[in-house]
Order: sequence, then C-alpha cells, then structure tokens
Amino acid sequence: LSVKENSSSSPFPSNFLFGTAASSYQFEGAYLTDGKGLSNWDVFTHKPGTIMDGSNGDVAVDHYHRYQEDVNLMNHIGVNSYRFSLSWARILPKGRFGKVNLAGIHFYNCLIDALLNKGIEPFVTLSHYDIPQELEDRYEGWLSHEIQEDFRYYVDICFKNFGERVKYWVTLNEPNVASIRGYRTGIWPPSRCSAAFGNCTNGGDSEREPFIVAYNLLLSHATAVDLYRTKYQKNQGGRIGVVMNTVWYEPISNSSEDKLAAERAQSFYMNWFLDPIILGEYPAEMREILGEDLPAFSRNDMEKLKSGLDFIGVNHYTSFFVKDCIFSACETGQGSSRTEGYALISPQINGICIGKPTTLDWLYVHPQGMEKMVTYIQHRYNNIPMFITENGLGTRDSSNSITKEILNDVERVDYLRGYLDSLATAIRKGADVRGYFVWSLLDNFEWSDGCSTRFGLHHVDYTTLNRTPRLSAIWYKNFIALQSSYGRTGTKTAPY
Ligand code: GBH
Repeated sequence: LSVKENSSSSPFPSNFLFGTAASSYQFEGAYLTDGKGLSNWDVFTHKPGTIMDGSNGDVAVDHYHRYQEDVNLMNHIGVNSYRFSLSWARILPKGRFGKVNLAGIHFYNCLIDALLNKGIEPFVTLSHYDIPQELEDRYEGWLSHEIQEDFRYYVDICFKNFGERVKYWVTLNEPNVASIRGYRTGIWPPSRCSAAFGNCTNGGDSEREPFIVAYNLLLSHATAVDLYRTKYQKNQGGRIGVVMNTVWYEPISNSSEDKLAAERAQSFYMNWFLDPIILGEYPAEMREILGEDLPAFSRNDMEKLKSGLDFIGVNHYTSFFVKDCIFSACETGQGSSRTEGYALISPQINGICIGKPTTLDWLYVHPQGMEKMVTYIQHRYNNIPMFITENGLGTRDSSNSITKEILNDVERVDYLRGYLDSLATAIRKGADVRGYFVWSLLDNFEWSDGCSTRFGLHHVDYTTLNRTPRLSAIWYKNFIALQSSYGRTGTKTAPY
C-alpha cells in the first residue's frame, strides 16, 4: 500500500468520500423497460458499424434489475458513496414534449433508498452523454439553444423528486468529450463532423459545431445551477458541480514554446468549460485563435454564468506530451489543428514515452499526472473544492472468460495505488480534494469499445451477468479500511 502503510496518519480527511462510479447507459440496460424512451445512444449503437464488437447497451450489466446486488457489492467493499447518472429518457421519454415516466422516478427512488440504507451517499450526474432521442429529432439536440429549456425542465423534476436525499449533483459528464466526439471527430452520436474526418453520416462542421455545442452545454449547466440555487439549495442543502475529462499535458521540452503549447492544450480541452463557468470568459488562447468561431456570451448569458459551481469533478486517467505547432513545424496529429490550439498531443514524442503503455491506445500509466493535474486546477481556480469523479484502468479483453489471471488484476492494483498515492501528495500540499471514485464497480459497456474493454473491480460475465470480484476489489476494500483505521490524533488505531 506504499506511503499510507508507512505513515501514521491518513492524508484523506475523515469525511472524504471513497466510491465507485457508473453511468446509466453503461450500466442499466432495460432500454425499453417500463416506459423508457429511446436515447441518442440507443439509436447510435443500433446502427451497424458504430461499436467495435457490435454490442450495445440494451442489457448492459442489467443494473436496472440487479441494483440491490450491486449495492451489496459496494457495501462489501466499504465505500461511503456511489457516483451514478440518471437516464433522462427514462424520466422524460420525450423530453419536455411528453409525460414524466413515473416508473423511471420509482426506479431511482429505489436505488437511492437502497444506497442510503447502507450508508452510501448518492453522487448523481444528470446527464452522462445520454439525452432523449426526441431532442435530436426535433431540434438537433445540443446544437440548438432550445436544449437549455429542456435541460431546465428535466433537472427541475430531478431536484424536486430526489433532492431531499441527494446532496451531490453533477450537471454534465465531460461536456468537452461530448463536444469533441459528437461534433469534431464524429465517432459518437450524433456523428457529425467535416468530411476530412471520414465517416460522419449526419453532416457537420468540425471547425464550428463543437463550439456551438459547448456554448449550449455551458448555458445548460448554468441554467441548472441557477435553478438549484434559487429554488432548492437553501432547503435541500446540497452542492452542485460539473465533471470534466482531464488529461495532464506535459511539455516535451523546457522551451517556452512547448510550455505555452501545453498551456494551450489545457485551455482547448478543460479550461474551455471551466474558465467560462468560474472566471466568466473563455481562455485567452481560445479567443485569440478562434475569434468569431467562438460563440460570444451575451450580457444575459454572463449573468447566468455567474451562478458558477460548488465543486469541480475531475475525471483523470492519463497524461500526454505536448509539442508546439505555432513557432515550429510539427507533424499533423491529435491537437495540431487550429481548432485544437496548434499543440500536438501524443503519448510519445522524440522517442520518449510519457509512461507505461496499457492495452488501451489512449491510456498510459503516469501517476504523477494526478498530482500535477489537481495542483493545476487548485491554482487556476483558487482552490475550489474538487472530487476525483473517475480514475481507473481498462483492459482490452473480448473473450468473456473468467480465469485466475483475469481476476488477478495486479496491473489495476498498481495503477490505483500509484494514482491514489499521487493524489495524497497533492492533498498534503494543500489541494482541497473531497472524494475519489474508481471507474468502475463492474465491467460495463465501454462506449465505442462495447463489451471488449473492461474497467471493473468486478468481472462481469456477459452471458450469465454474474459478478465476480477481482483482486482490485479486495485491494480497494483494504485501502478504504486502512484510511478509516487512522484515528483523529493521527495514530493508527486498528491493526492492518
Ligand atoms: C470517461 O471518459 C467516461 O466518463 C466514462 O463513461 C468512461 O467509461 C471512462 O472514461 C473510461 O473510458 O485520446 O484525447 O480522447 C470516456 C472518454 C476516452 C475521453 C479516452 C478521453 C482520452 C483522451 N474518454 N479519452 S483522447
């Protein structure tokens, strides 16, 4: 257990949340059960060729029917929180253009009660990429300002029904990823991008649409926070934030050009959203490079954005090197274009690799990235409270077999230990981090990879849907127990 075994006090505060994370489309299944409407992801995965192994989330891990078993697994691990998302289309099958699906409300009531019954705090995301397909069909979803009104209508229902028991709300999961994958590269719904990106079936404009979508995501976030603050927060006493995908961008050299490039990469990825929400305007680098292509905030928008947030949710998995593409020529590749800020992003530059490669092409093990990322956010945003809302290791494994080796996931244990250790360092140095969630409790539907990539502390057999703990589940249980075994005086009160 590295540093925590040797020191006499835990760096994690006594009320720190330790949990696991999940999302509706990746976990629930039951895609048409009890009146649920179709989501954008239901429609997308049903088109041939969209998902690597041809699978979809129709059943996923059947959490809709097995939630009590899953809560029991969490209870066994000893977590005190669970991050999950609500399916918008399960609650409002047709958005604001139809009725509330009471069976959907009932399901989430049962899940929330089951969690609270075991002392597990619900940490709830309002939209984790999935929206009712109706909103795509009527007005092209996030491309239209109309979605702000739909989001307001939906979150109002959620706060009203669940807000007495839910004290942590996330408006949106990774709006940066949703904008990029749905509208720049087009590999996710609604599959929009410029012809240069290849297979986009629904038209698009990779130079402009990601920023229009981001604008509507930002204002939808602001609308939800504003509603929560004015109508609910005083009585319900919860907190509300947003979750960003974060990558630590390490300059490939000490040159000021590469350092500026790493800063630009950060601005075009994370600060793109957090700056407007917290500082009131887009990052300077984005304004300079994109000019008119960046939709401006009206006076009214700026007023709305002032509602801000109570915490930043940080999804963090990996780091990349960055090389400048403004002052010197660089190869074309991820990040190098104008709309990405002219900052080439790669795990390997000049023959140096950022960390240990894994079976996923985007995930390199670089634990120091956690401390650096958290510290960067701490300083840029004045030490606003943070939660690590996702961190974990995925492995490509399409076999579905359950062998001793598959359960003996020492690589995942090493990964989690390294990243938690690095997080502990950031906290010791003063970062205000209040919780940490492993992605994920179970293997689940991993978007474009379908069932072929597994992130679970538990293995799921996709034929029987049996859940089996891996070594990492037992390791996490012991890790949490050890943290709470330290007394307030800083001495270890229980043997380990
Ligand atoms: C998270 O992001 C999701 O919130 C979660 O649902 C998902 O299961 C989990 O991660 C594991 O993937 O190569 O530049 O795109 C998922 C999407 C995939 C976005 C990896 C960032 C890496 C950087 N992420 N990607 S890049």
